[in-house]
Amino acid sequence: MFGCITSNNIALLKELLGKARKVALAGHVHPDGDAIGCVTALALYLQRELGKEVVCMFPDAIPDSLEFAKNPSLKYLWGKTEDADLIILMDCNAFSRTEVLGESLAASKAPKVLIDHHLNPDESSFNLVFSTPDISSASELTFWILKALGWDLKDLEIGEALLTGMTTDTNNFANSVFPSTFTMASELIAAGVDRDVLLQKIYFSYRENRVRLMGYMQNEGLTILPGGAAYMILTKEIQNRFDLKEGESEGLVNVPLSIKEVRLSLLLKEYEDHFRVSLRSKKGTSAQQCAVKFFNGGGHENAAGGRLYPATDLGGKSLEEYVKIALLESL
Ligand SMILES: [Mn+2]
Repeated sequence: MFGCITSNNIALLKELLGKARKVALAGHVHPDGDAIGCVTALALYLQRELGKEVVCMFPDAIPDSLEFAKNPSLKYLWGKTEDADLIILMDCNAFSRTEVLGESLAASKAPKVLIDHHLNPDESSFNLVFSTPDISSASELTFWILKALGWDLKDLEIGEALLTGMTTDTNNFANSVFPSTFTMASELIAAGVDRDVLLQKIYFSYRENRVRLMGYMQNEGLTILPGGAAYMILTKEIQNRFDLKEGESEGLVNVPLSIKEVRLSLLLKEYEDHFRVSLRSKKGTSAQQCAVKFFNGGGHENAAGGRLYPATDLGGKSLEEYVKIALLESL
């Protein structure tokens, strides 16, 4: 199906799994629906169908809005690692993306497998790499790997986790959707996964404050630049005013793209010593290049992210001056 899912790679994966008693699965910092979805799905499969001991590891906690995507039969660790005989890194292209976990994972003697859909995978750090950017999500890639391993789709909790990851990474079939993505969704729904219930959990379970914040930012907090760029700055003051929790500004960066002229949208979210940067673009404009060039980041062509440290990154400009130049040069 995908170039990376060859019979050789599947045979090697089976061999590595066969030798392992305990498997550690790890996802990226600020885990999103795709990271938690693919790790959860693969861990359930390894535990239930192959009888492995599994542990799921993330550098930091998931937001409350994604709590539903965890599975109670799995062990999750936040910000720490545990020894294992096999390490599987998912939904990120290098161990550095697991921040505090990165060093100890990279230094482990256990064989390492990568399952990811970002550009430029750090192939040299892994014994086996499943990686392609031509897919919706790491959860979709995991779906096709599980099928190649012989999964029968009967365990609906595995299916739910996979559909959660694909749905959130495509923003509910709005971006990065391929023919294979619909096939995956179709097969999972046919197998009995309830998509309506899932959408309820993902998109219709927020707190009131989030809706009010979205309204405020669109009304007061949105700047549109001539030429087709837009930005919003979510300061600490605004976050406090709306009692914003981690994860509750999810999706906000997409909103300005609904304006016909806007091709590039940026959201800055203020933290202690830096801003977290989210970038989205329409086809033909590269969010990824903007993230790499101006915001110490990367990602996908039309959905990317990074960080901005005002103390060192602005080169004497004000925050807004820097943002405007970065956006206008990226159009
Ligand atoms: Mn992803």
